[in-house]
Amino acid sequence: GRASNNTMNCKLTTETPKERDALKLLEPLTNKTFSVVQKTEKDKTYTYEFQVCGDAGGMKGGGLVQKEDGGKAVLVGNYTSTQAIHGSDWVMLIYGEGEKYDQHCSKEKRRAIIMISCDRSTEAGPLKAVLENREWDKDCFYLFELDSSAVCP
Ligand code: M6D
Ligand code: MN
Repeated sequence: GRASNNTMNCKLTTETPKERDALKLLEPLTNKTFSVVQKTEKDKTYTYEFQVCGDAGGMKGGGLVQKEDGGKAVLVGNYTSTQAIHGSDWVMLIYGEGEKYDQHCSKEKRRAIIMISCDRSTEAGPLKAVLENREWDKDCFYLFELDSSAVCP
């Protein structure tokens, strides 16, 4: 088929061949929005939308966006601030430069970590929301999981 390199839309915070190679593995997952609905203990409902190196949730740069039911959309992570780490059968994708917290994590910017693990039985998905850690002074994160054959050895 036609050669494409949509993962080039991701800007790495530090451009290295290793990180770029990790991103290239995710090429089959581009141009597709993955979403998951999460109910919190406080009876809030959030929908998260995720794209690999593309605009999710109709937000420019919105690699990972959170939408509250009847509320606003919050940019959790921006694909113009990406880190990609490749292990034996997984890729960890990190999007930084999200919307700032007002009352948590020393008001730092939100950050998304998407753990993509090898599963030969699925091309990709479903997206799972694991947790939001906002209890630390810094380096807080939203954590997600996705299974995909794209990262299998
Ligand atoms: C909400 C959601 C939550 C987040 C909270 C932080 O809109 O994005 O996931 O934990 O905001 O609240 P503050 O007040 O720290 O911005
Ligand atoms: Mn806020």
